[in-house]
Amino acid sequence: MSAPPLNVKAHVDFIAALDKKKNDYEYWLTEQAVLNGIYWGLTALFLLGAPDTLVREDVIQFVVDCWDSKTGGFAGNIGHDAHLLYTLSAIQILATYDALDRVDTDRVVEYVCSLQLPGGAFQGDRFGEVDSRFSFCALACLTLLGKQDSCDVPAAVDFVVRCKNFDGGFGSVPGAESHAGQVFCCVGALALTNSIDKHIDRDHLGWWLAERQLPNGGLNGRPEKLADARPPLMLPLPACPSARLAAPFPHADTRAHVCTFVLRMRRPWLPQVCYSWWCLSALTILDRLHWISAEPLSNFILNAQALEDDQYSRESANKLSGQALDDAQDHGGIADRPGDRPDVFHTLFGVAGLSLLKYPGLEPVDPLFCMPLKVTQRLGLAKEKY
Ligand code: GRG
Repeated sequence: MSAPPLNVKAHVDFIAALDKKKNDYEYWLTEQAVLNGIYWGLTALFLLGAPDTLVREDVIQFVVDCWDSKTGGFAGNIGHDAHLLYTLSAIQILATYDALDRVDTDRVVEYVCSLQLPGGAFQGDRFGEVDSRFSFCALACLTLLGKQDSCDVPAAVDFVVRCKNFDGGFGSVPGAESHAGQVFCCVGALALTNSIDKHIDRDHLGWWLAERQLPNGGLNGRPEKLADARPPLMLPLPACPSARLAAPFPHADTRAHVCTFVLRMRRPWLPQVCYSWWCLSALTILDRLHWISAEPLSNFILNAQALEDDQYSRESANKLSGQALDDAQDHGGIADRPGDRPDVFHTLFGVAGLSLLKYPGLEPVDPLFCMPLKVTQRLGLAKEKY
């Protein structure tokens, strides 16, 4: 399948406009995770070669304002609860802008270490959820701050190793199904602690990851998912003028928005652009990137761009919303898969995946931190080999 080239300008404009979309339903659905969104957008902008698009000082001040002085961690938005997921994003943003001196890093380290449990796992926040994602977040954060040794590293590694399955993949906790997202986190945690070869059979896991590629070139997140079965989704609900999220569907109101959002998040049988990142980064770390067919995957990602002449999303959204779409807002960005609406999460992971595939003109990305390679080189953290 052929594909259009990467439209750098459209994606830069799309990210730059995100902060102006405060009347959009999507904005408020993700209001608790704004810091993640800024990390995704900022990193994509750096990789696209447009690092000065956002106002540096405003972004840094927002990050500082998300710091929770009670715990020492960062919340996803001002006044919210601190969590490891947002703390990593905050540290990544500050590191990218070379502004780590703007926070009390000792207190951040204290916060991260306070979340480690006796068995080595990390909980995400004070409410106690345990997940191998949080092991990665904690270790990445401490490493970026030059303080990995402040936590119990052998115990952290031990927990991650206990998440490994017979198929070579990793799950969220010991015994949980292998999933590409968790594979990224566990491979990352082991790479951060220089323990890949002690605990991973590169060929075994490389094979599992390479098998994620489907006939259309895209990757899925776990085995036994077919490539071509969309569920029928016709909800007989009255139309709503603000229907944007539910764009490709004929009936839409708030309930339809929510159903559509949930179902879109859960169409696991279709490949998704973000797995280009979760799988490719792990394959790069394992030195098995060449086990993926690069061109069909690049085309899958490029076809998921929302471009100005993408009649599919524009026409269906127009029909539903009953109002003209604002050009500046409704093109640019990359969707989870071709034909869907774009978002900043898939824009980053699409661009970062293309960067790993050496798409011309993109800045190189560090496969371990998902940050511009120039930044991790400046911090002395970029690795030649894992
Ligand atoms: C610094 C890049 C970076 C990340 C920080 C939070 C984190 C560490 C990593 C998240 C890894 C992860 C679990 C990604 C998966 C995201 C995703 C698309 C989940 C969908 O899961 P399901 O079960 O769908 O809804 P599948 O496709 O698995 O059936």
